Amino acid sequence: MVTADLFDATTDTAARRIDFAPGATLLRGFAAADAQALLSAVQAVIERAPFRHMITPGGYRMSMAITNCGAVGWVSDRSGYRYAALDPDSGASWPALPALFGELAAAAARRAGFADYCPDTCLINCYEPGARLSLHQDKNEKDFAAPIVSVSLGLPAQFLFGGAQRKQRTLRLPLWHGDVVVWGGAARLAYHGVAALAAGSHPATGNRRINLTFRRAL
Ligand code: MD3
Ligand code: FE
Repeated sequence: MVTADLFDATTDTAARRIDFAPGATLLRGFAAADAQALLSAVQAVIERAPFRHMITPGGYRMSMAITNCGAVGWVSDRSGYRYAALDPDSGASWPALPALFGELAAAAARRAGFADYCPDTCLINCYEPGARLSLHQDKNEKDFAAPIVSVSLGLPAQFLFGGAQRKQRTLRLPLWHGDVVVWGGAARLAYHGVAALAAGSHPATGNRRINLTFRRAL
């Protein structure tokens, strides 16, 4: 059971839902009540598939560390970005998507207007102070009709949200522990990134920010 559903029945959720751009819906605190359970599930994933720094096609080491769970996982190396069924570090399948992950992502998507969302992968990003993600589009997925759902845990970050072209100006949006964003429709192919993480400490994660990015990749 996803706690957010219970919570919503008893509180005014309208004020917590912000449609900040066409297709982009921020659900402030939607995952807050599930945060500890989500982080326990992350811990179980990283015991089998530890965080690692990927190398970009251009040869740079990404500043955030990542891992995956689900049927496939997002990977990068000198030959490009892609989804892979096997963890390149271990040669084993990625850990399965925890039931809570699928339920939470589907509940958030439903709230934003996307029925029957069924993600097949979750990229888990780990940021330490100074780590950032430069402006990019997510387009390694087969079908752009499905939204992307992201869950922020731990230290806050400044999220950068741009337009369909890299040169368009970016909106800065602070994302806090427990915030969920659903990116569909016109927002699905928008340029986006994360500003360098500021130093700090959060009771749930210490000096880190953990982001769960749910996608329908296949
Ligand atoms: C907007 N991760 O892993 S999640 C990524 O906070 C990624 O770790 C960021 O961008 C992070 O690719 C942001 C939010 C997000 C994800 C996908 C999007 C925003 C998006 C796709 C289209 C537009
Ligand atoms: Fe992205």
